[in-house]
Amino acid sequence: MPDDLSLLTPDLDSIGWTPALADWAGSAETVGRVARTSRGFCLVFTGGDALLAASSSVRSATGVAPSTGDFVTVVDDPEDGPSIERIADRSTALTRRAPGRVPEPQVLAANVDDVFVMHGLDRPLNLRRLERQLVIAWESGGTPIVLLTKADEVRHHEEAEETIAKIAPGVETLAISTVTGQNLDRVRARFTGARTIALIGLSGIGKSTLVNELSDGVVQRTGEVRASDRRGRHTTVTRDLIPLPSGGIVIDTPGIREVGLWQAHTGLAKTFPEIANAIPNCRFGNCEHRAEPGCAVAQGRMDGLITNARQTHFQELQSELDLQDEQLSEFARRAESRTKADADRRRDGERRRKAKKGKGRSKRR
Ligand SMILES: Nc1nc2c(ncn2[C@@H]2O[C@H](COP(=O)(O)OP(=O)(O)OP(=O)(O)O)[C@@H](O)[C@H]2O)c(=O)[nH]1
Ligand SMILES: [Mg+2]
Ligand SMILES: [Zn+2]
Repeated sequence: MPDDLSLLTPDLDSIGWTPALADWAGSAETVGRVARTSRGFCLVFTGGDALLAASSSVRSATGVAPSTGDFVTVVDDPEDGPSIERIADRSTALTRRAPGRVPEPQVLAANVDDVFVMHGLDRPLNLRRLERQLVIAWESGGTPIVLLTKADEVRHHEEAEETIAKIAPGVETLAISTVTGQNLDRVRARFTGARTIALIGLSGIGKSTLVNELSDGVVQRTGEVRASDRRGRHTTVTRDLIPLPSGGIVIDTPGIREVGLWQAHTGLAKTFPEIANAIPNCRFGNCEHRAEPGCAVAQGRMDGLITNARQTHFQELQSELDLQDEQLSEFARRAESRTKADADRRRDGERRRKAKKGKGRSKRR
């Protein structure tokens, strides 16, 4: 496989194009799937040669920026060159809160079926980060699978697996190694047809190494981790969609440390099912699940189904999401009153101008 995404020419079927998408695209001349996004441009697999298309016009027209994994139509302007015209509704989207103060979403990968939440066994397990990763993975609408990488570097990984089983109920967890080949057959087995799987996790844990292993060649650059603290060097800097020769599609992403949640109440409930399922059975609608009579969560704690730590984490993340909801409605309210104030000002200005004109006329007379 060539080492440059832009040299790949996968056919449309193999990158997930469907008859339904063909209907949606109608008579569009060029269609395809976004393979990479960077600085106002998208690399698009079109069935023939990959092409570079500007993404700014669709962004300004719809407010939606194309993301890796999106199905799109492309127009070619004789003067300005190709640009993204339309983006198909996403069946799923792996989304986090964009870093920074302004609350806005950042789509990491569109139209994904599974999300591999990856952790390197060569470093300590950060359960809080893993919980957040699981929340955004569930919220995407795809299915999370936890991959513990570099199993060859540790003698025992059973402990990590047991810990993860507790915080990721119902989520398949696999310890893998690209050095010994451990469990790679099971990873490969998930890539069938045009199934799309996104990889997320810290820098240096082996995402791109896995991609190269799956694609039987070097498509992605990989980088050594710093020996002192196992920190990765942020080798991958773009979100890349790579069709695998044996079927299936993988989306490699840059390592992320900050996993901000974006409107992820569903993902939260799926990550903490034992708590989310209990809450509707509390006697009071505004139950805070401390010592209220008839609290189903307290009952769950007593029955050993819910741990204090899990409840605390759940409630912290829920407060974070509630706060975000409030912030967003506040933003919307302010934007609305700004629009109204603008309209009022325009109307007043108009009135004043008319009045002035009227006066001028009377003077002249
Ligand atoms: N021992 C061992 N090392 C591995 C394994 N997988 C990856 N590595 C090494 O881990 C280092 C980082 O791998 P990358 O694939 O670049 O990591 P990444 O997750 O893509 O990192 P970013 O692109 O920075 O986010 C490289 O030196 C790899 O050789 C593994 O299964 N076992
Ligand atoms: Mg990488
Ligand atoms: Zn309760």
